[in-house]
Amino acid sequence: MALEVGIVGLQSSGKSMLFAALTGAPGEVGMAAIPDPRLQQLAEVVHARKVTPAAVRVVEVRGTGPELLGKLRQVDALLVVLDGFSGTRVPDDDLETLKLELLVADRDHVERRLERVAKQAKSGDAKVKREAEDLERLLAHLDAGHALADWEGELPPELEPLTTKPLLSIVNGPDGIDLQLEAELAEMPEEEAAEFRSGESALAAVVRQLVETLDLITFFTAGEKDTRAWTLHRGSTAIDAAGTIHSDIARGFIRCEVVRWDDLVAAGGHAEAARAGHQRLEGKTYVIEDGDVLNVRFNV
Ligand SMILES: Nc1nc2c(ncn2[C@@H]2O[C@H](COP(=O)(O)OP(=O)(O)OP(=O)(O)O)[C@@H](O)[C@H]2O)c(=O)[nH]1
Ligand SMILES: [Mg+2]
Repeated sequence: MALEVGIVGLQSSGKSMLFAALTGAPGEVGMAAIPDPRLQQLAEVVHARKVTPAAVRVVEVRGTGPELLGKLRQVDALLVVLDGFSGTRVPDDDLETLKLELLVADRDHVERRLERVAKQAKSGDAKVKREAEDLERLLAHLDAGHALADWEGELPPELEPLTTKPLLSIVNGPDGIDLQLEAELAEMPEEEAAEFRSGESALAAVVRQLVETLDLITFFTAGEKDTRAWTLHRGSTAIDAAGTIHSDIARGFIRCEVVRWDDLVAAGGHAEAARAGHQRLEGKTYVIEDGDVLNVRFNV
């Protein structure tokens, strides 16, 4: 499952602009590439015919009511867009308003869950009764003005709160990121777009920040047919990496060859890196490091 990020913001703050800037196309659900300069270098040394960056799934919701925000309960992080271009808004105030909307949506979510569970609890099931009691206390905690994130103890596992998710905000405008410009650049060929930019795109920095916030690492597969970047949660193992590539590869996993991306680039190819002693053979439990290039040996 690809990582998912939800775009939220007040009306006309530039959510659709951000979506288009990230995904290169209009829409409400799409994929955004995670820029990584290492990928191109790897692709060059192995003469890759295709280069595929890692990607995150992006979802935009139009509006801030509990129902719409509820669509974001399964995303991994929230990206807030704030109007800094029209001159009619105060971005910091809008951020507070939006956080309040998220709190309201979570209160609503807890209340609905409580209603459902309270009904079930009448049957006398001890586990359900306990959840109903927990939810009642949680609702009282929220109504006393406390945040869900400050709840001491474990949250009922069935809850999918918004306010506990990592949240990054973007000011859309001259003091932040000019999303209108970024959206236009995203539709141009890369070389043309680069001429308009000084250095890395501001959006690339946002995506990288997102990756850091979620504590993800990147590993690579570097083949002539396709050279790709993939993300994993830090601490994941070789078998997790194999499963990210394909479930069949995880199932038939034998061993994997591992070489550091910069060793591979410096050596000038897989065979050269192996000859120079930079390649290791690892098993299923090997913990993947950021920048590892993997070649999984498997049988089907
Ligand atoms: N000048 C300028 N206008 C912008 C910028 N970003 C968005 N706009 C304009 O603001 C309006 C709203 O932008 P959208 O991206 O559609 O905003 P949204 O948050 O998706 O709006 P809703 O989905 O309707 O809530 C559009 O008319 C955009 O052209 C910007 O960076 N600069
Ligand atoms: Mg929109």
